[in-house]
Amino acid sequence: MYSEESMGVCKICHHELKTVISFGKMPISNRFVTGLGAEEYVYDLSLGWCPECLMAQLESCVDPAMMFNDAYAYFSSISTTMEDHFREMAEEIAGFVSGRPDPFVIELGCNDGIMLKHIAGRGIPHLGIEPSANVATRAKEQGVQVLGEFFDARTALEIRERQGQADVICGANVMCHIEDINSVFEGVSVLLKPAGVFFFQDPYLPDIIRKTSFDQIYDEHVYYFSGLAVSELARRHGLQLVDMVPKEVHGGSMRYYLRRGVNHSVAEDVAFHLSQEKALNLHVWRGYVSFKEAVDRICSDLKQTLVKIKGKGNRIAAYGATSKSTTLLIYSQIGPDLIDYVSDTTPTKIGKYTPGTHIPVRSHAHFIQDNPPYTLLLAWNHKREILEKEKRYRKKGGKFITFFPEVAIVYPVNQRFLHRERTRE
Ligand code: DWN
Ligand code: SAH
Repeated sequence: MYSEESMGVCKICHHELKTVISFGKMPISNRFVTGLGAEEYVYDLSLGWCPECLMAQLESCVDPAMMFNDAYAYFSSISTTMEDHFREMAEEIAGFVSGRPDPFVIELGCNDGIMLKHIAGRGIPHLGIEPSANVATRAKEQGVQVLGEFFDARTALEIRERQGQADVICGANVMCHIEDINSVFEGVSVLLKPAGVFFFQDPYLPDIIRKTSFDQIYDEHVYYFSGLAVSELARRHGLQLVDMVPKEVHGGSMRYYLRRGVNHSVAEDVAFHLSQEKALNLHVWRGYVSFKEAVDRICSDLKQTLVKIKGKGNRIAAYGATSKSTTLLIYSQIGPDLIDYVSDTTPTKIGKYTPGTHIPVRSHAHFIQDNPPYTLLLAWNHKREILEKEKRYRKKGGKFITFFPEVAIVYPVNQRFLHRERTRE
């Protein structure tokens, strides 16, 4: 049980937060280190929960410009799963605006254009709002119209002035990144047509709690949404939560659909998901008190497993230099003494070192050539795609180590089945 009182204040309703877990000092999760020796910026990472408006959130935040700039390390188009996912999202949007007069689609955080390129390709008027200039350039190269700014109430008014209101405002893995979320909701309310739809998706708090996937907690993720908290936030801004659709991506996400006003018909699924969240006690402090204990158990199991494997003289690589692994590696005290390198396909990450832990990032070609006996699957949210991609590695005896909801070693028994070897005695 953990019951530290928090000094943080809710960014939505200003009520005092209760601390769920403190991770200590952390570096910027996506700032890969070029030369060792230079001091890294650090901040205190801790998760708080507001008993008033029910929003789980970081207790202290990093200046957005330090995270999202012209050297942002994450390019969305890194996986075929995500490419497929965003193609489907674009199809849904195209269907929604089809036949509407003067359609206009806005995406917040469009990154490298993974979704909007399909909207642009269909000739649908659109605008991506993307403050990270390097990824925005990639989007523009694909014919996407991009505004290089941080979205908020002021930007919303400027866009409305210039281009009018939108039929669709959407965002994937971006709403949870914006500290001043009241300003964003305010902006959406003025920028959305009365019959328009606002939808967004982010990692889903119940999935994080159920799986103990605490690595989702890092500087960029300011909020950890549940339907309970989103419906309250929407209500405060004259919007209504009308549907919730779970998505498998990023380890368990939820897509929330909102409309302007209050008297819309609401999908039955909303009541279902809200009742599931209550069954998990996410509306009361009881739902959060054992989270730290569960996190600490996984960290200790993982560290022990790696120490044991390494102690037998094995090389251990890691797969996917993800932002979220910054929290996992630092909090579990897993560094270059245990992990030889992290394999990653992102050109701008290769040759650098992981933030805080300074594990070298190497190319996928290096991983294939090295053929390490064990690989820690840091990009666990892309597990299906990666296990499929690495069939040859696994057939040659390569083992992946996973850690949510518990530490396990994954290897092929034959071509059709995966055998999960439990590592806890
Ligand atoms: O919310 C966020 C999500 C959308 O993306 C951002 N705050 C930042 C980022 O989070 P992340 O870095 O944890 O995302 P991923 O998608 O888990 O990162 C996967 C990493 O693994 C990338 O660096 C690419 C790499 N990768 C690889 O080397 N081989 C990924 C796949 C699928 C592969 O086959
Ligand atoms: N939507 C993409 C990118 C997610 S990463 C995907 O799901 O893969 C988060 C993105 O949000 C980054 O590209 C970042 O630059 C952008 N972002 C951060 N704050 C923002 C804000 N206030 N307005 C718009 N985009 C923002």
